[in-house]
Amino acid sequence: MVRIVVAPEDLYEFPYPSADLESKYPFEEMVFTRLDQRTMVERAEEFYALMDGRRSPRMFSPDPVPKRLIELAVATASTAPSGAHKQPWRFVATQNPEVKRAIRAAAEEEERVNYLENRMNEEWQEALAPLGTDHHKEFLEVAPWIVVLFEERYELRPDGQRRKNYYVKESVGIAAGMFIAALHNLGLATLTHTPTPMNFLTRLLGRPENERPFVLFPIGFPLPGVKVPALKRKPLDDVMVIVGA
Ligand code: IYR
Repeated sequence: MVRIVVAPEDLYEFPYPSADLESKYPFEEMVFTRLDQRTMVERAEEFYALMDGRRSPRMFSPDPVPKRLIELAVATASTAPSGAHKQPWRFVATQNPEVKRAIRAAAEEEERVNYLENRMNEEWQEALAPLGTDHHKEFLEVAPWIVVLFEERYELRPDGQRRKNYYVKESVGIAAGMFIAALHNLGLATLTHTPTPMNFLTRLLGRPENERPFVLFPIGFPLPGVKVPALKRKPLDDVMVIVGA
């Protein structure tokens, strides 16, 4: 592996943090282990293969899942970078049958309007046709866990004061991706579900006014033998462009 040996001040005219900044806020040396090139490629290929095997089932097994696994996946997701390090997310988890039943009933009610009363326009319904989704959401009751990821539109301090959060959608989107990867890595399946509109989740889960539902994750094991659409992922050339030499 190539290492360019050069003093930081020869590379950076404005080193970070500046002496002034470091006198005002705490800093620490970044912990980082450089791997040899072969290990890097090996790990990259292994991780790609792992993630490429991830699928979104629409039928889950009722088999229970220990709370600790959900906690670990949330802790992992919460390592996501966020605007001004505000971590503007809240993962609301339930395995309570009554709560799950209420979520299913409300989600199906909204989806009934989407699918059967054409709240989703024709183009949208056409795009969904190969997935064959409909207003039935039985998995919301069968999966052992439901985790709803809420975005914190602003911070609500205990004394009632409000503070702005920044890049909330971007931050929560990144955390959602890391949550999905963490679940897959530890051996659980999930489905990104966005019952629309989903304000009912704020009410059913008793969340405060500063939180807005972002995405809902039923979590568990796939029902044995479950089928998923035989979809192909775009080849690298269709999703990546290298500009310049
Ligand atoms: N929210 C609806 C519709 C739906 C929309 C998209 I885009 C999907 O990829 C899947 C479903 C539902 O959950 O059925």
